[in-house]
Amino acid sequence: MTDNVRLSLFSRLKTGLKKTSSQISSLFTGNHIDDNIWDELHERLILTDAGAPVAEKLLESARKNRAAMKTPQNLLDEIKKQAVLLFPPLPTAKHEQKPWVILVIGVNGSGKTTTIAKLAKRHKENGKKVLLCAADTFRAAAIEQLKGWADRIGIPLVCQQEGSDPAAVAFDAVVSGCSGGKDIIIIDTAGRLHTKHNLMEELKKIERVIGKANAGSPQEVLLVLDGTAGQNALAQAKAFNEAISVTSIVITKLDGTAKGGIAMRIAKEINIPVKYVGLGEQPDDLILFDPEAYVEAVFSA
Ligand SMILES: Nc1nc2c(ncn2[C@@H]2O[C@H](COP(=O)(O)OP(=O)(O)OP(=O)(O)O)[C@@H](O)[C@H]2O)c(=O)[nH]1
Ligand SMILES: [Mg+2]
Repeated sequence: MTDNVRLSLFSRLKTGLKKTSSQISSLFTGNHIDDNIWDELHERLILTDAGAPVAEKLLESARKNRAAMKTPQNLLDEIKKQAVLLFPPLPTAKHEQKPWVILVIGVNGSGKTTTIAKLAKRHKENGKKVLLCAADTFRAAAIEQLKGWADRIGIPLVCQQEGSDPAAVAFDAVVSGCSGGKDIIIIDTAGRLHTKHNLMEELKKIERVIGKANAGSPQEVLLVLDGTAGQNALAQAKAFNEAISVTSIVITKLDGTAKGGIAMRIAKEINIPVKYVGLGEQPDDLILFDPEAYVEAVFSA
């Protein structure tokens, strides 16, 4: 990805979160820090989907340094500094194990399949041998969608017909990826089954079976959350993480109507690193999550 593309994606993040950032930054325009600013900021942070615990944490930390702050701009800078600190550091994934198996999970419509296409393209461009796996066998259209992306990007795909056992498809993909010398195997899963219980049990089974195909896999369990889902996204993250240990998160659709604070809420309440942000429907529309750039987009209009 060139610097220009990266810049234009960052400006898309800023544009996506413009409403949020103007609501927040308009509070910090005067010359004095007036007493109302604290309550007002608390409220506005909650409106971003950041949630009360985040609002309280940021305000509490800023209050501790109150004496050093002369202007609203100083306060805003302090809040931004504290917001960056909410994020756990990303493990430095160098994909040192081969194959590196990424199991992608999330509710239906959150953007799993699209994110997989974006990741596949990125890894391919970095010279990796990538294999995709259509373990969402619940709908024929899901297999077709992933096949369409695989063809478009020029990456092989392991799939079976609709209704086949997702764990068996995943097993095949991992075995074939191991023998074919693949660097990265990305597995798509269903976001909807007859019940939530079925879905979670199926994901656990897929995870177990992948481990049988190759000890130590999956190396990564990537949860895809729709950034426009507000606090539902947090509830989803908790539910998935209880069933299967999530290693990292992608927040999609931050180019649209999302208010954006959800990333802070996830960092504060479940402490799983946000790794990527989705900013559109095309294969290049994905950036690595950068806490500083994100905080800039949320707080500075
Ligand atoms: N604007 C925008 N749209 C996105 C983004 N990511 C995905 N979408 C769109 O969201 C819709 C759902 O995406 P999918 O990738 O099919 O979602 P999924 O999680 O695979 O859904 P299921 O297969 O039904 O479980 C599609 O119309 C995508 O184009 C994003 O970052 N921004
Ligand atoms: Mg899908």
